[in-house]
Amino acid sequence: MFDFFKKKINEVFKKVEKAVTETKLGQNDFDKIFWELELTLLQSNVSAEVTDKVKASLESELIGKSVKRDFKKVISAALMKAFDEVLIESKEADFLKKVKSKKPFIIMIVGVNGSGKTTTISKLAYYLKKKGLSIVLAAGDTFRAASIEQLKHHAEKLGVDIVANDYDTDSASVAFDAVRHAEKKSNDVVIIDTAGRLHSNKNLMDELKKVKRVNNPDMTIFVADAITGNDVVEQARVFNEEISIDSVILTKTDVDNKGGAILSVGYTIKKPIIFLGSGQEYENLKHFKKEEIIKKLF
Ligand SMILES: Nc1nc2c(ncn2[C@@H]2O[C@H](COP(=O)(O)OP(=O)(O)OP(=O)(O)O)[C@@H](O)[C@H]2O)c(=O)[nH]1
Ligand SMILES: [Mg+2]
Repeated sequence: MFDFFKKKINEVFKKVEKAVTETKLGQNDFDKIFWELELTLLQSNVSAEVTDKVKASLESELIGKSVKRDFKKVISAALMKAFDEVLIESKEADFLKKVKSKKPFIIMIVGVNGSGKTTTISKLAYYLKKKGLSIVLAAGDTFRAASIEQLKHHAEKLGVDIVANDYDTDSASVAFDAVRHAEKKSNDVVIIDTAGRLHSNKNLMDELKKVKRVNNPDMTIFVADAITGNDVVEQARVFNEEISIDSVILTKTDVDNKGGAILSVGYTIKKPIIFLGSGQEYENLKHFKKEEIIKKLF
């Protein structure tokens, strides 16, 4: 997940340790250290905003401290503290409590094309079913060829209900039908799939607003591909401004070796990452735990 960052940061430690001259860290030495650290953070796809925040946190933590002896340990600890301030967590128990607080609980999934929305919906359905909840999926992507079949395939494999209509029909009304289905069949959770769209496409964003207005979801989750790196931050910002999102799921963390999106997206929109997707199997969805992530950095 952070292979690239780890490799680079170790190079930085070796390089800057020699450059530090004073026993107690002064501004000059700090600037030398951060010059290199900043490059590593940015190359690891950490957003500029988060990099600035990390800088401020490190500055207040390190200046005046003696770093010469345990250089690597002191700087790593300060970085871990900085990321602890940046990452936002939502406890798994709280997530489940929320989902169980209303019946049916309506979850709407949004994101750009190919970010992993439909796959993540199947993983979420698998996860929630294992927690004893009954699920209905709403095939709200009536736009992309084969999207309905893709969701139907998952519903069949998972043994969960699905409500679908034809292609080019109204996405909001498919979701509406799924909610009625859930009310009738006493399903606990409705998960609405939507077509992928670029955050810059106004017409498609308006369609998403309609799905949201008609169905009033209890939770809107933005699904993004971790490999997209820095772009995820901009996407999340626009989706949040346009339709207001509650939380984030990052996918493909199994093939992302930089991890910058994980470290940046929550801070930008002040919303938690709730799950990380880490593969193609239903089990490959892990609850986001801040402590685990920070440990993985070093
Ligand atoms: N390695 C890996 N691949 C993933 C993960 N999640 C999704 N994928 C793959 O990403 C591709 C796109 O996934 P979809 O779920 O179809 O994405 P989508 O956002 O629904 O796509 P559109 O509906 O076209 O916008 C598929 O090949 C998935 O198998 C993950 O966590 N890890
Ligand atoms: Mg899809």
